[in-house]
Amino acid sequence: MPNYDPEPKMKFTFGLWTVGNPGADPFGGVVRERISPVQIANLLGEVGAYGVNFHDNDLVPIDATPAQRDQIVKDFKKALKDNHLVVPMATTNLFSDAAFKDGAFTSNNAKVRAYALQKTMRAMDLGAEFGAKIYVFWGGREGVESDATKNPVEAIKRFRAAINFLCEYNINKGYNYKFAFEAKPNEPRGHMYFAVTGSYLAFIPSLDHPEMCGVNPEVAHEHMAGLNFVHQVAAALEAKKLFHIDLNDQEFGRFDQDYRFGSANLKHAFFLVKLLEDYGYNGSRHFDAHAYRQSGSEDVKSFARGCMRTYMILKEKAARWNTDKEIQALIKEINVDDSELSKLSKKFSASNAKKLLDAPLDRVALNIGLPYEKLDQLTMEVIMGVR
Ligand code: GLT
Ligand code: MN
Ligand code: MN
Repeated sequence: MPNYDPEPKMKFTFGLWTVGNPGADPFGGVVRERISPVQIANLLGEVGAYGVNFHDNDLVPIDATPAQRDQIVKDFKKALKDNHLVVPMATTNLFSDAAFKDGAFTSNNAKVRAYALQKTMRAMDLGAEFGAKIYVFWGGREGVESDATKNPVEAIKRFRAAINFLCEYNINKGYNYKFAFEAKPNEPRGHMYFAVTGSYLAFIPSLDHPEMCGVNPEVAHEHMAGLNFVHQVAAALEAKKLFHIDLNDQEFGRFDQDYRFGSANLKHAFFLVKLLEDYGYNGSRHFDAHAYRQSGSEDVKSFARGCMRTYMILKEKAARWNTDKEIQALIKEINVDDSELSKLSKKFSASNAKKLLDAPLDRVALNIGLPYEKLDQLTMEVIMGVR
């Protein structure tokens, strides 16, 4: 029996805001004692994580003096070293402060947009001090409750201008960040711009430095929109734009839950892990989730361990699926090849088109029964642990 312990090569990471979440929700306040970044690093070291990510203000309070900042940075660097943790990703909090209540890069107010740029440049400086190479953009307040309040076309233009500016800053400073955009359909705004990962995949080619930019899809965010997350990730992978991923779980059609990875939709989690492993995804596997509000500090560790353990178990199940003789025989059976026809349809030519137009394709004979119930049941049996 494998032990399913987290392995460094899996690059399992957590945000300071995840295991540090004190359990507040819109209807009730904090239920767990707030723990410092150093305490969080100790916790992550104890559970065997590979790294930790942060927003500028998860680490350095927004009103800290320069001397306080330097002390915090020094203490945190030591805690990282003590716990063998790295910082692969950093990001900016452009959503908590009241200044951002109507957006940051897309705000109607040029002064707010300038402040958002200033805050992001400083946060990029901070992340670079810790060696972060991925920079996430989650537009928490970029959106509206009413379209009377903001022009949605202008919003896209403002967002593009901000990213183009920051790409140049990245080059100018030699930071070598890759930018990763994270979509969400709603919460905290009634309607958020760039609602799904596909929105960003369409937006990236319009930037001055598209090669610098990719996506950071989150399970819960696509499930909130009722979408198949695996397909969103596949689109990002195929476009070579999967720079980072936020793993968690979420019941469809509910508020943003950020549950422990694999705890709500195990079948989707299985196909997600299989996709990432089959295609050799090599970035961080970041758990952007938090423990149940009822959890105490020991249970928060169970939460963190559970995220990683579930991933390791599903990875093993995916390998089992790939080598299961009966499953692979079915995969072979359902993928019908015809070398002659494949050659014709591979590349257009007038002669290939003519041959295809003349091909004796019998639509009635093409209606063959497919063993998909059997294949899915075998898959479920792998997941349920009886194969
Ligand atoms: C916030 C949000 C997450 C984002 C984080 C990055 S912050 O917790 O819910 O999905 O990934 O800004
Ligand atoms: Mn996220
Ligand atoms: Mn979320």
